[in-house]
Amino acid sequence: MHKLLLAVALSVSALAFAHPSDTPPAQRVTTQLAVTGAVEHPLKLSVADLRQFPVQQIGEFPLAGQGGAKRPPLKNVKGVRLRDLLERATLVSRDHNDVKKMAIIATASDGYVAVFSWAEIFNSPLGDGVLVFYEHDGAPLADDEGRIAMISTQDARSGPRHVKWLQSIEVRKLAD
Ligand SMILES: Nc1nc2c(c(=O)[nH]1)N[C@H]1C(S)=C(S)[C@@H](COP(=O)(O)O)O[C@H]1N2
Ligand SMILES: [Mo]
Repeated sequence: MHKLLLAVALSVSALAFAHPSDTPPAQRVTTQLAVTGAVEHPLKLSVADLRQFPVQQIGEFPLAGQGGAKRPPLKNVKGVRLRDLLERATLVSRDHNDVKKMAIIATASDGYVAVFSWAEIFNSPLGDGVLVFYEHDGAPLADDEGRIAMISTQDARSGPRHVKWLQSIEVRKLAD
């Protein structure tokens, strides 16, 4: 009985303290991207679905690692504009000022989150460079980043909004 209680206590505390980023990369891999929240048509997109959107290609994209660690650049990145996905999903906008209050929240399977504003994506040149990508260097994304990820190519530093293991894009109105 004692042993059972101990085992239960240990497994409960292991669950409580398990941080998603402790999980091996292969278990973080995402194969579908959900577009959810304040949208008329929620989407669930596989890599094959993403390939149906207009392809955006980037010859070379410099990557920053944690704490500025050097990373080899991504070459021949292939993906789709976040704006194109959001246009397909169609933001819910009852009042024409609604969109201006919206945040676009990108979440990864390890709990990592990066945020964009409606204005960045839809009313700024920055939005042209926000890509959901599924291929670089002639291959699908490997376990340490894939199969679906995101980059914001116009950011000053690539790290913060380079979302590996991208899982969902949520549109949320932040103010009434
Ligand atoms: N899913 C996910 N993506 C992420 C992170 C993360 O912890 N989880 N870290 C970010 C940060 S802060 C950096 S600098 C880059 C590079 O991280 P790396 O050095 O672990 O490759 O990935 C970004 N993307
Ligand atoms: Mo970082």
